[in-house]
Amino acid sequence: MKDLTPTKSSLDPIEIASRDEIETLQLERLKWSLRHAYENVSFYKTSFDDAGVHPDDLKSPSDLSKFPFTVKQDLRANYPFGMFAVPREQVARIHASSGTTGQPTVVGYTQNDLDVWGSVVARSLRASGLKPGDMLHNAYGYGLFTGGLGIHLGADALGLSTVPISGGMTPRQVRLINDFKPNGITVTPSYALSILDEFAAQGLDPRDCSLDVGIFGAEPWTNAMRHEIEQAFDMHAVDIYGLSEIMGPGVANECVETKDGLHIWEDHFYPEIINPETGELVEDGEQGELVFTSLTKEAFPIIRYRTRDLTRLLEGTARSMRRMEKVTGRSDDMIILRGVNVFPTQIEEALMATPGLAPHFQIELSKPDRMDQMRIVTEVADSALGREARETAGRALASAIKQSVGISVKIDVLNAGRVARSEGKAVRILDNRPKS
Ligand code: DLL
Repeated sequence: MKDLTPTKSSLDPIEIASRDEIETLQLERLKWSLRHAYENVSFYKTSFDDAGVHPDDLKSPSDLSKFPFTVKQDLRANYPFGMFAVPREQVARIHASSGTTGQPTVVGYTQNDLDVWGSVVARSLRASGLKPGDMLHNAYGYGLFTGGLGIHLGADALGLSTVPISGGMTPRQVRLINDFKPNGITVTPSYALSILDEFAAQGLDPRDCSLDVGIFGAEPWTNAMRHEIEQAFDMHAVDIYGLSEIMGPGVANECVETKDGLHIWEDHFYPEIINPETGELVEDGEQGELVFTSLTKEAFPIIRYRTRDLTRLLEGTARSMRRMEKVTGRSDDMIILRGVNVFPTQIEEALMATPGLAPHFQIELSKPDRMDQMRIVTEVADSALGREARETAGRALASAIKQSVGISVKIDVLNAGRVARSEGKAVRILDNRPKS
């Protein structure tokens, strides 16, 4: 793999500023953001008043913990534009997350917000090893989802040649990668696996393609998956994180030279970690739920938003800004099976360590005889594998899960290509348990 480390002179000065400088900027911006939200969004006026706090009460960043949380339900209750802090005419872009149930969540951006978004995504793409003049194959979906258009903004800001292919039509993805010869690809890790299959279907070796780096996010993925993708494509695989409510992609990104967690662009997004049960702050280094406050957003300021994503904060390495560890999963995706907490990423790790199986899986939950049961549906790496070899691989996976997670699961090893493929975010859990 090529050394893609960006030159120091190409970084934004704030990325490598002193902690003092970063914290001074954060304090000034936090004061502005709290006041902006309080004065322009009736939801925040009411929620601060009800909690007995005022923007003037923030004297240092740690005072932020006195302010109330914002949750997804608050955004739904103010559907569609009730959380906007500027007149609708000043909103240059609207995005929405579909959500699986209920109202979509709607977010808005002023032109200035779009410029900031472009700058943090450009920073993310640069941290991933891309530089002006490189070509980017952008296979995140374009539309209301922030992935496609968000990455596109940053690619323009960095000066890349962008191929806005969006998701889907997998044979064409492979064809254009081979014909155009991009340096980088932006795509969900699960869709990258579908693209990988298509290389094989076309009789092509992905290691021969032009890609130097893949920038993967929008869903949890493990270091084991990183290794698999890096080997398969002979390219770097780095992690990009974000969510619509805070901005979209580009809230945090790994640096290609360290790949040790994602640097949070703390000059625009202020992170906290809380105990999800009590709402209390936990120390840096401790696992909990990530909470974000926007520092510069005009159209859609957001204060102490509970992301539901579980991770921990670590000090900076390649940049001065703090890192978040790879997300373990969302608290909503945590399965409690006979008293044991299970995340799909744990299943992914066990699967990747089991020879003979492909990296595709779904988790089916059922409840026969009033006992929760988990079945992992996966497939063979090679259809030529006989019945006995499949059974051995299935047993090996069951025993790896028993050892690492502590639960007994049933395994179905299907023929190659039989597990549902994703063109965006993978659906990992099929919950067939009766609704109580
Ligand atoms: O998924 C934004 C995005 C697009 C990020 C492209 C990265 C690349 P939403 O659709 O609002 O926005 O979903 C946000 O996806 O709260 C996490 O649960 C999950 N997520 C996003 N990035 C990662 C990641 C986009 N790198 C939700 N690792 C978030 C784990 C991620 N989970």
